[in-house]
Amino acid sequence: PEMVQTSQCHNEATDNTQSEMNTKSPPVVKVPTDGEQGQRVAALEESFTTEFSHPPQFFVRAPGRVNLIGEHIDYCGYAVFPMAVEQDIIMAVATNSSSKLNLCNVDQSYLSYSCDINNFEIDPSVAVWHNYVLCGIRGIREEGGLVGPLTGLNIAVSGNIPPSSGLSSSSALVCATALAVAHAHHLSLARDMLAEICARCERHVGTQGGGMDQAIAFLATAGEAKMIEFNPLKATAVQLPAGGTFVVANSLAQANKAANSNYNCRVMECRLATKIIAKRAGLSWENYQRLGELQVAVKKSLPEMVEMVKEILEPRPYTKQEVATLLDTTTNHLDNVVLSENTRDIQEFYLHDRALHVFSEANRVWEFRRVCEEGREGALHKLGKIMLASHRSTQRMYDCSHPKLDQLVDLSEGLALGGRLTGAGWGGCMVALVEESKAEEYKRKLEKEFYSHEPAAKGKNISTFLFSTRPGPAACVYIK
Ligand code: ADP
Ligand code: NG1
Ligand code: MG
Repeated sequence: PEMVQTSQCHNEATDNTQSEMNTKSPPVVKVPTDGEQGQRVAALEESFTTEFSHPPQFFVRAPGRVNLIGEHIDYCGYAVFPMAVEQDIIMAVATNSSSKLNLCNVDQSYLSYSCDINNFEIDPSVAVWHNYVLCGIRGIREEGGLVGPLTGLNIAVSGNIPPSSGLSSSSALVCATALAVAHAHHLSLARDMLAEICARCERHVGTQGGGMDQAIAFLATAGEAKMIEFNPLKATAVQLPAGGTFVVANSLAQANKAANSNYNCRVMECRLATKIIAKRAGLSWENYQRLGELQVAVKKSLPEMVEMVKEILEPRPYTKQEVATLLDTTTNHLDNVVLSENTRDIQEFYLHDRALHVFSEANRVWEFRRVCEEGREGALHKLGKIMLASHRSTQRMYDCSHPKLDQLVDLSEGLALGGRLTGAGWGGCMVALVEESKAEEYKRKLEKEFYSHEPAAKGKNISTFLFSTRPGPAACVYIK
């Protein structure tokens, strides 16, 4: 059993090259002119020129991601295992001399927006797309090391990451914006710094995220899945065993994380569980926010933390009053100091199940990495089993699945080695590990047994919601 923050089996030479790369700024590369990406850039350039009556000066792109294992644990301080996908957000950008942000989207269902780039509010009570762009601007304005105000920017956006589907379209939008603002101001910010700035600034939309999405957007490398550790941020490339492929299947149930308090409720349940266990362990509960910090303080392994949860917490909901009593405090104090704004109305918290999920999931991430690195016979089957166990834990203990996701996971049993929800859940995508030789047959099965019954899939190109993925590259600037 691992202790938290113990990285095992690492190769120092590779680690050094990786961390050196992470202190460099994102690459500036020649804009693609061929293939699908070339066509998207050309169409975006045309939209930009029509909208603003001049061509863009440069483009940026930031990828979405699929998380292979480690769900809802980044905000508890635990390592996760994502890879960037090829789908991305591309922005066409030019400066303007009016100190304004002028924003438009090739998809006109995302309404155009304008404001003073140095003076705006982000209202977390409304779920609007321009909030993510404002987050990226605010992140660089506050933490980018700029002297003086920002220059005005004209921006046109083109995205092909299915939105609200757990593939992190939101962070791709935030990261692309931050990179655009940094490049427009000739700031050469390191990738790891950009990742941390973006993790913090996306929280202005109201969700208390952990930083996985922004980290992989900047630290990804093509062909590699990465274990991402936090505090300090570290990305380690892990070779996946040969013969397997990851298939993403969208349940077509959308879940907009900024539009309700589901996500923050889970963050708060983990925080309250941390505090109650800390108090029982004789620690000052006020000083502990995350289950990962608690583990370091009590010096126990992850399986021992699972036992500790079972001893201290009960598998039933706790009322807010009960939590306050257990912490020798008042519900007012919880509201004012511990809970986030949109979770103060919640009256019941499931502490036992949430903490059990977190510690067991954190352990599965290390197990997944160990199986990859050992590369023994049957590795792919083991990885599939770990992924399925992860899904059952998010479904039963974390209560963040959706009947359509459960249906996809159940349909996968047999042909795939294991499937699980990816991202925050409550809808969105499943990722399944499949033997390469069975991938086509597996996709045909899902097409026949799932998508042919889904009204939302009728008449649509199936490859937009059922596709094999390869680990894609990180965010970059495109120039002519
Ligand atoms: P996820 O990150 O899992 O895709 P979120 O709920 O966190 O889901 O973020 C989804 C939101 O991101 C959308 O509601 C929208 O505001 C924004 N978004 C995603 N894709 C685009 C796009 N192509 N153009 C504009 N906004 C987008
Ligand atoms: P999605 O579903 O892509 O918005 C969210 C969080 C992650 C992580 C996962 C669950 C943000 C920006 N993203 O991802 O940090 O907690 O849920 O593992 O908050
Ligand atoms: Mg998101």
